[in-house]
Amino acid sequence: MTVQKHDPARKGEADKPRAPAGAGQPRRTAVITGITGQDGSYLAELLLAKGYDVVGIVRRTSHDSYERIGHLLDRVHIVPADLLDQHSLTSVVRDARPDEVYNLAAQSFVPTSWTQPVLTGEFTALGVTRLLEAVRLAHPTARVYQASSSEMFGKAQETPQRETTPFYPRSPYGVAKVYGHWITVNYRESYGLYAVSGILFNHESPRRGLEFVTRKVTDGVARIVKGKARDLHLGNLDARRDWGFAGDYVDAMWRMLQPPRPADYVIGTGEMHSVRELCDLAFSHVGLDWQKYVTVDPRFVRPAEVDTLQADPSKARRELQWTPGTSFADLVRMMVDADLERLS
Ligand code: NAP
Ligand code: F7E
Repeated sequence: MTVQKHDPARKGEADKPRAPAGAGQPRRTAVITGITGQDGSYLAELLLAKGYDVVGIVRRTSHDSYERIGHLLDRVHIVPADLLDQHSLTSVVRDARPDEVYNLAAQSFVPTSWTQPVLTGEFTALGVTRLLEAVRLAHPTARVYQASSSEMFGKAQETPQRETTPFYPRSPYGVAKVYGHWITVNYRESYGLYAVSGILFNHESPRRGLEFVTRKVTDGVARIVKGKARDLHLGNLDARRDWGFAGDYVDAMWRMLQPPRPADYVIGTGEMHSVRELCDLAFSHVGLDWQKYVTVDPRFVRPAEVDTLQADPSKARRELQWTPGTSFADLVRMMVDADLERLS
């Protein structure tokens, strides 16, 4: 195997022209880590629709985790690998020889990062280095997308947050994502890899995990309507987030890997709403008064909170022509309707 040496003078992959995807071009191949997650499932759908061969990395568990991608299984190649295991990642990249690699896998639930801080660091921080090493050693022409997060801004140093806003993470998850961000930048600058960091604000969907606040609320509303629950216990109702629709955000990921030169982008709606407003919208959609059902429960209050996050996505709008297509109210209604349907 030829190991690439660090040569700052080497012209990076970023400088090489690339044929556009589509008619008349050979099929592109994309590797997705985290394909079984919310974003992985939407991204796989998007790339298949664009004519890509999609290779999805799935870690070994005693039961399958294909709930979100069951409808895609006959069209994607599922391969076993784990962010904790360098050899498995390198083998997948060597065999697939992908045009694009999307690193979406992570321990992504913020509260778990306080109870499992070391594991979160292994997956969410060092896992990024393992994947970048796999690309560097096995197929350095691949373009790499790293799933960075608005949680890196944490105790926000300015509002709204943009690409140049300093980071101040407030959880082990946020700290791990800061490492993932900077190691991505570092591999771009050290080895000339085409590697970008997408700093995405909260994005949600009917496929969101049940523990995240939007889905917890929309699932809670549906359970109350169906007589399966009487109330809903939440933490900090004053927290404010910039919430968008995951289906819109995976399009931004793809767009980030298409320009001739790699760059990092903030992706969000530019609007901020509180958990209180989320409850109001979700309960009023089914004709209920949220204040009669929601109880504040200290078990869901975090050791250190991120009070407010709001994106300034103007660089993405300007350079990628990306804009979000779903309003917050439409997103909440879509999620409540999907949960009602699921419980029917
Ligand atoms: P998610 O639903 O929690 O999915 C996480 C994925 O990572 C799952 O497919 C999971 O596999 C996989 N995974 C976890 N540990 C792994 C390991 N050791 N090896 C291989 N795969 C592993 O997350 P998401 O909401 O789709 O988010 C995608 C990425 O974007 C994550 O990196 C997240 O931190 C980041 N992000 C998310 C948001 C958001 O609002 N959704 C915002 C900014 C950044 P299993 O199915 O086996 O558990
Ligand atoms: O919390 C408050 C909570 O868990 C949002 C991940 O995708 O987005 C996500 O992280 C807010 C917080 O998302 C409850 O305190 C109140 O202020 O839905 P969440 P998150 O922590 O913002 C970022 C961008 C990521 O990168 C992450 O991977 O809601 N909140 N009451 C609650 N949150 C939860 N989960 N449960 C409650 O009962």
